[in-house]
Amino acid sequence: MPTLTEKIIAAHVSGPLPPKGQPIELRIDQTLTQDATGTMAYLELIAMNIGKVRTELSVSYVDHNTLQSGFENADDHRFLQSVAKKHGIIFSKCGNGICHQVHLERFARPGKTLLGSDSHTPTAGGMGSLAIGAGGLDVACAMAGKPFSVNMPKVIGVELTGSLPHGSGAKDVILEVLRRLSVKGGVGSVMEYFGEGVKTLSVPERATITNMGAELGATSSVFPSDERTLEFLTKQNRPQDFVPMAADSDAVYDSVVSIDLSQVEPLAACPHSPDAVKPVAELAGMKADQICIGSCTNSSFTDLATVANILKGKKIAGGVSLTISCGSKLVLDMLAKSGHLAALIESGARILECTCGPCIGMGQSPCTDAVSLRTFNRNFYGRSGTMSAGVYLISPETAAASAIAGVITDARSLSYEKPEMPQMDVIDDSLLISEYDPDCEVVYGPNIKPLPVNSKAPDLLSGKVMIKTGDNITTDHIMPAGAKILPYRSNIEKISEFCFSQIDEGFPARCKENGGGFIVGGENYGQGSSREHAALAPMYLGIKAVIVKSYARIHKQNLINSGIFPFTFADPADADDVDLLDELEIAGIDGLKPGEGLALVNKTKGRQYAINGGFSERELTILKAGGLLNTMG
Ligand code: MIC
Ligand code: SF4
Repeated sequence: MPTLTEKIIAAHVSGPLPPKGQPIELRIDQTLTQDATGTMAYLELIAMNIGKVRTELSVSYVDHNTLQSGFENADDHRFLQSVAKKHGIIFSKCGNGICHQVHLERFARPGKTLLGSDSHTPTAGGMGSLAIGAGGLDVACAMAGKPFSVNMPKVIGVELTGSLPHGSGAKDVILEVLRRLSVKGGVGSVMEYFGEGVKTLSVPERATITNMGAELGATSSVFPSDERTLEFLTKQNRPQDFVPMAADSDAVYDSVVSIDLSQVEPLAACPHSPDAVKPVAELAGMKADQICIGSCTNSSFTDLATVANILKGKKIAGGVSLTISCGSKLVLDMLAKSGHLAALIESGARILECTCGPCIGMGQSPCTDAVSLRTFNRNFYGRSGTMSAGVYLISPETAAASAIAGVITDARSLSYEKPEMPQMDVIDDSLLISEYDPDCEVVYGPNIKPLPVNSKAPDLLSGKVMIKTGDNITTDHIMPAGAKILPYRSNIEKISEFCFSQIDEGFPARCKENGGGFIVGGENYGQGSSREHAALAPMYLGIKAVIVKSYARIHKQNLINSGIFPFTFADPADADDVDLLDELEIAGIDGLKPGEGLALVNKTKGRQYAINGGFSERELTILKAGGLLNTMG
């Protein structure tokens, strides 16, 4: 009767599975980090002093902070390589590709658990791994051999029937799920795909779908492992890693969403949210200034070879800038050897490095007021680096069709073929460095600063409201990325100067003047990235508690790990009663017990509100100690 999710979890916890929503301690087989979150994660690992990592496999990727306009990013890469060597971690050099694409190709295995310091880690669910995104500290703990604490998820079954029609892609499937469920629809759940339609999708197509499950707020997304999985693993020259895995045929899901693939039409997520989904047909004709193809969502060989087949023999429109980033060096190599790369170059595309690139604002910010069409997974406000730009998330098919026409175009009107991934005789893994030397010296650069550590929580939390936000605040609002800010990911003091800068430039100075205080907000606070900087920077600025209507999972965990209390209003309407600079107090932290809440006193308004804690015993120990690091050794 179990679902695939439950089978994998059962194989990675001790004892029987608890009810949904209760904490489990999940054994982790594999970890991944990327450079933008990895430097913090490894500073934390070093603080744990554990020697060789205790996982089956850990990989450190460099793919985000690749623009070297100063020494900072290059120093980070050197630091990461030296840490990898010292602790027996595989190091994926800059240029080898985007962590999720490379991991899918070279390392992901059906039935394994993978914890990654990046919210799109569930990409490996396309291979049948139970892959979860987390903050760097949780990933460091997993490398130290500790289980990952997460709530037993609900399992939402997504039943697929039929097969995709010409002109629609796997991206349109996940956009359809987002249209139906919204950016909060997956919170507390794993999205598990099943049904006859599954076998019509290749592993990279499945990975596009599981990748963007992150935008549903889901804990993870997973596909069964079947003959298509074996086909992919065989093409990756690792058929021995295949294990068939599926839910029992009478598996019981907490809820089921049914999608007839043959009815899926080309879709686009409109500015500024991945769930603001409309049919491409409704937007057709809108002028496009920029088109970016790539990111961990849509940068596989089949994605880019499909683009090449659409562009072959044609030129991109005069008013469009088209960029293409391959997901991995292997993808680029396959495109070159199969001749598809030539078609892309001849069309006028700008071929970028095999990295995240424009997706994280590492260059390619569009022009003022631009319409930018991207095959990526996030179109949060300001993420492209151009505040006035409107980013539309689309499939590679729609992107290629639009690049030729210069306006948003429905690819159903074009005739083209969907290519098969080739069988490579030799796969060049030379950018994966696998060395282990416990005596290796870790090399720091001047921008790599010591870890900030919080102090033990007092019994009384008091202070003023430093910012009052609305619903769906993303980690890009809290701690923006982009080429100018990302180089400070190893320097919390410096990066904290940019905290909330997109929506409230005065936040850091206000915190400094008032000795910190509280953040008050709405629903789904902290959706998006796993960056623990969105918790570490507020902690550094003296934020003691966040009180909102509801949270996104990873950010809530990051707040706990850094010793910031994440409370929720018992009556969400009370959030509307609190204003910027109101003076608040929460008493009784010392006596707070698992599952309990407290009273929030608003001294300015002379009112009191009930707030929920609902923390587990483990979470309370961490919070009262002033963060996870303070509870270790
Ligand atoms: C993102 O897509 O927002 C990132 C950049 O990959 C983040 C990680 C980070 O902030 O470094 C994520 O998704 O977790
Ligand atoms: Fe990189 Fe973008 Fe994927 Fe994040 S979402 S890992 S920035 S490609």
